[in-house]
Amino acid sequence: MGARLLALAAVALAAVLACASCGDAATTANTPPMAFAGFDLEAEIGAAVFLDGTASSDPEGDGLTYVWTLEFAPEGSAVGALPDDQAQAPMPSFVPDVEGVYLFGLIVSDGSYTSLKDLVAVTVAPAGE
Ligand SMILES: [Ca+2]
Repeated sequence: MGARLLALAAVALAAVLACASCGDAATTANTPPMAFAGFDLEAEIGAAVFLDGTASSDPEGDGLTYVWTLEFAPEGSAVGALPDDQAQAPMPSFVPDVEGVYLFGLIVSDGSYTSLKDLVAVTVAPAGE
């Protein structure tokens, strides 16, 4: 029993030592995160639409910050740029005011690197259809 515990302790110590050298390599090799603006959505005029960027990821597991941009809105829409608190939220929302396709872009940052922009399309129909 004692020998078995000692063996387990030795394995655990070896794992800690191996991880210590791994950690050094990881901190010197930061890589950019990847934005995922979520799957395309369908919605109705006048109902809040929630975008979801939480599936964005970073190879090192770094914490992410978000920047959403309105890339395109249908003609006649008064929907403009998202307010700051929404534009920097992981899951912002907006309320479409005319039918058509709204296109949003998402860029995420790990503090050192920014991702490429990912796009999500929201196709909006009149309420009740
Ligand atoms: Ca990173």
